[in-house]
Amino acid sequence: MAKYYLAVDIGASSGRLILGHLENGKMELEEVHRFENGMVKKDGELCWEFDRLFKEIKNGLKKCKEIGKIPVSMGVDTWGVDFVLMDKDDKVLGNTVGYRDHRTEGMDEEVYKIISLEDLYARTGIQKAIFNTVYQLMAVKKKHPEYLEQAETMLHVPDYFHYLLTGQKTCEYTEATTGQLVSPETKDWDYELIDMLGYPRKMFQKLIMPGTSIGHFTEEVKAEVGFDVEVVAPATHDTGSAVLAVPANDDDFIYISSGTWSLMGIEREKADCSKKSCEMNLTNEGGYAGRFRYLKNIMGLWMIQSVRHEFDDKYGFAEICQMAEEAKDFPSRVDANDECFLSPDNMTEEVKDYCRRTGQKVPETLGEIATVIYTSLAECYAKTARELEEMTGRTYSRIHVVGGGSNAGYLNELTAKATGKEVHAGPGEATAIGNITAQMLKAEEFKSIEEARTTIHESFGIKVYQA
Ligand code: LFR
Repeated sequence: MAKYYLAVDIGASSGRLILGHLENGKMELEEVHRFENGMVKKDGELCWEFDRLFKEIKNGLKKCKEIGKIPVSMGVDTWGVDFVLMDKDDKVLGNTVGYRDHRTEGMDEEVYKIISLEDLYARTGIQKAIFNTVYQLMAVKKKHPEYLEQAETMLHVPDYFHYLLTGQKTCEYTEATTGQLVSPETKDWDYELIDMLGYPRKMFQKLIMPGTSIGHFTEEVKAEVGFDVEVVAPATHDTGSAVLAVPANDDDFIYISSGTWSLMGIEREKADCSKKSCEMNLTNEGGYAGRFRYLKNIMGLWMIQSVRHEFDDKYGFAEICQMAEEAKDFPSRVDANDECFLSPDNMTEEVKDYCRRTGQKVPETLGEIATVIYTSLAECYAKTARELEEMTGRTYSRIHVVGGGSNAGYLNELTAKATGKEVHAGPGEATAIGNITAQMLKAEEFKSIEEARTTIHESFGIKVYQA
């Protein structure tokens, strides 16, 4: 009887429950449930629908029961930085606001009144992104000080789902690092920083490392889904899980975890919190087994997802890729990392405006807009590769693209051309695979990360694009 492990992998645009097991030395996946995700407006704020998402998780669990595949363990991963605050009765305080909401505008300046950008970076190694937890908590402090007064617990999104499943309040390390309140030296909360900022210490739970057992289902969940299972923390930050699933064991490559965001970087044993690294806005996120992901956030396929939506979801991603290729000679480019693309009212208009503002030809058709986005992303990748090479004093010969975006063939071609490096695309479900891998490592189905990565390489097809 196969031993199944269940990944609940929720990204900003969709969530899925995926079962994984080993068969004849290969990892096999089975998607049991998939659902939509996205931020919705509530009281003028962009919010996540956690109640609905939790229902979807339970729907997926019920499907596991229906097909008779009860996993050995399960774990949740999601995007970073977002959180809920809970009061003494474990009631969520306020709206479940998401990171693209505008509440953080100006909150960087509020934080810098207390600690400078450079010092914040030196202490945490985390790049400036206006949506980091550190700025979001400042928005709460300024706009709803009563929530901070009442807050007993802060849980990041995966921690919150683990709590709903088990009743246990934990904070998983990789996710916590994205918030910019954790020290890469101690790998624990930077309580001095937390005190300086006036955030209540007591709401920060003890950090746990990926691979830690969290507990079993509550009686309520057990009764509803019809079984019980051990919940084990993976690298709950989706990027942490995705990078664990990069199918290579040497160090001659740069990865891109490609989804709503493109996270481009390398793995390292130590964080680089230098001034130069700060200026380049490279980050040191905490990873599996104490490693660091030294990377840059690039706006990524969010831009394409938004445009697709604005064209009434009429075309699939493959079709959009095709249209972009047909319009490949369109000359305009945008800075894919410009903040104007983070949360515009309308992405299509924002791209057009950017071209207009910078005196370039304005794209009109979907194909033209998509080609501007894809070529601009590829150029941004090339620039980031050069920065990583400058910071590490070495070169890298290939790029591993993992995650859903690895299916964007045209973008892979452009990336190979722009960077001059071979692009290895796949696996597309890297995040779920990484989540499952952490559980399998805990269960000793794999003896080491190297063994796991070899298996992943052998199990999933990889497509190579020559430079
Ligand atoms: C990717 C990701 C990135 C993080 C962004 C916002 O899904 O987790 O790593 O910077 O979402 O949380």
